[in-house]
Amino acid sequence: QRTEMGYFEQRICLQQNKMARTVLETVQRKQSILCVSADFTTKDKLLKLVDAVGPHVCMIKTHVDIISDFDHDLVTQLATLSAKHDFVIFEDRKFADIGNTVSLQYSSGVHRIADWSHITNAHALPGDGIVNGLKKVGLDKGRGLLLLAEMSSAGSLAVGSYTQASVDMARRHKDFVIGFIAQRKLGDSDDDFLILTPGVGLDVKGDGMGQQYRTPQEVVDAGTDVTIVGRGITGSEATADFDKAASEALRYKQAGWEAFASRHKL
Ligand code: 5IU
Repeated sequence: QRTEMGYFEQRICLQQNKMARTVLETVQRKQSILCVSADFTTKDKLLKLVDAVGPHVCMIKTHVDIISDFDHDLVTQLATLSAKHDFVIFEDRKFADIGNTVSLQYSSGVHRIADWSHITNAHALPGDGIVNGLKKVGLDKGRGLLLLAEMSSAGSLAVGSYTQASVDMARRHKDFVIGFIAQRKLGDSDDDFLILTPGVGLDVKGDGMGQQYRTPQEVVDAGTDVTIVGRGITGSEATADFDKAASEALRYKQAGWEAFASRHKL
């Protein structure tokens, strides 16, 4: 008699890309759909923040180009924390150029993102060449790519036929594209793309600069797999409080997991 496959086993089976499987396995192991957006601008504070929230997350999202004292020791230490706490590293680079240029931006420069970031993302705007350029660098390193199908900010132009074209593009590159940054589930169950959603907050609705927040419950109800939370957890860097960040991370982890487990009957 065949035993019925569980929710995660089923989804893991559908993934062509190894990093997509790693994300799902990490979510399952840690019972966390929380990605903390660690948008601090100094190495010391960033690493302290990541170490504090690490136990509660499946993923850490970075913007390495905002770090004033970036060096390669930082990414070495990030990798150590990723192993210590069991999370995936996502550099939110938002590539947007032609294939040849993005392959250089991904592999080279000061940051050499492909060498240390498990996942990165790109706009679909330039067409398939952007995916091919990034794939040329990232596929052999076991990396995965997310396409920006929608954005959380007010007045975003990534809607309608643009969003649909992003989904079609992802379908043509299932070896490398693992899913989307989006505000709701995209694609059908055969695709089984991962959906990562920024613009998540429990206490406020916006930031006065166009950001729009929904609760973990709301975005899980819309079909997300991973909630991306920045300032709701980190607070402001000027008054950084790492104990507070850890307790907020736990609060968001629990809110997200409760909604996710209930939606998917886990
Ligand atoms: N981010 C968004 N919205 C988007 C995309 C990325 O907020 O549509 I694509 C990033 C920006 C920031 C983080 O790094 O996610 C959200 O941070 P806050 O939770 O602090 O707003």
